[in-house]
Amino acid sequence: MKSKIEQLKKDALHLLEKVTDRDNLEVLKTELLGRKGKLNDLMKEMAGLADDERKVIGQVVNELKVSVENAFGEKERSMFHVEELNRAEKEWIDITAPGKFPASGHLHPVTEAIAEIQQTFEKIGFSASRIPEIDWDYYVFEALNMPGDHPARDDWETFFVDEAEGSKGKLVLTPHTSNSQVRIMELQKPPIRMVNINRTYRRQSDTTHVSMFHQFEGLVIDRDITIVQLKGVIDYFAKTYFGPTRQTRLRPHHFRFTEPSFEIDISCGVCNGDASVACRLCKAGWLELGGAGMVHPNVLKAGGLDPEEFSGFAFGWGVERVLMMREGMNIDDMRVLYKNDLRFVKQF
Ligand code: FA5
Repeated sequence: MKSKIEQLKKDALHLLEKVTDRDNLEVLKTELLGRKGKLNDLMKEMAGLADDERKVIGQVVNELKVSVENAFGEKERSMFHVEELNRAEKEWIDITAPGKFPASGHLHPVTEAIAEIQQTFEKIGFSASRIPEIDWDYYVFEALNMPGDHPARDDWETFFVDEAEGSKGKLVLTPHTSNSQVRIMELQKPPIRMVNINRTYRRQSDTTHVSMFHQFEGLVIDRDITIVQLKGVIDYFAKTYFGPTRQTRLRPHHFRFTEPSFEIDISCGVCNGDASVACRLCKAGWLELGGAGMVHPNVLKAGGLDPEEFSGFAFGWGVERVLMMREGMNIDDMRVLYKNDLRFVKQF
């Protein structure tokens, strides 16, 4: 029996030494120390021994049990230690390394342009107004000196909203921001110095037109306002937004709501306004910026102001158009701004 015990101890220690993973260790433990394990078998065998002998053998078996259990405990600790080392090696992080920031995007170039234009005018005392982009026919046309059947209305290629008419006519998707003129006069008395930037809509789509675009409308009304101040504001904007060398000019035009009316041109940034070179961007050194003029007396009257006492100027330009005209933009089709193509937007 003693030699059997010795052999079991030898085998147990030998097998234990060879085990390299926790699963096999558990299997071996059950085989040796489990309820139906070899050590228990030995204990059962002891039942057939004489009392004296059982006492001696019992002590030896107990010693065997303790030493095997200790050997298992030792093995488990060393395995745990090795596992911990391996895990530390695998999951190692350098807590002093700079963090990884999630990729961040930026505002759309048109949104950036809107913010920049607004700030440019705020710097010279214009306050930003929010006027409805879906408005009554009255503010969009009627109050702007374009009565019901006037042919000038045709120029605006308007989207009408399919809803019942109110006391101020039909609802329209504003084709320009000039609806802000009489609206602001109804809200405040002169001096007025406002800029209204908003979405506008027209039934148009080609390389220089989109059906939803943005305009910015400037309006100044006070006593003794003249074209000289209009020209000053236009020059200020052109030099601030496009660069200090840019020139502007007023070209006679016709709008129903301003008198006199102008188209504003800005000298071309590619050929520097040199009419003698064949420029890919402009016509004879100038680019068209947008419309402007002195507020028509009928519009002042519609806003409750006496044209004998007050005068003013207004201008309305396209945000997308001024953005495209900016040096280095190289956008040859306005529609690309609204295609939601990240490859395009990421360039800016
Ligand atoms: C007007 O809309 C007038 N309300 C401007 C005005 C305001 C004149 C105040 C006098 C006093 P016009 O239709 O020219 O004018 O448009 C002005 C600018 O809007 C154009 O120069 C252009 O820059 C932009 N624009 C017009 N239609 C489109 C379009 N479909 N897509 C993109 N931009 C456009």
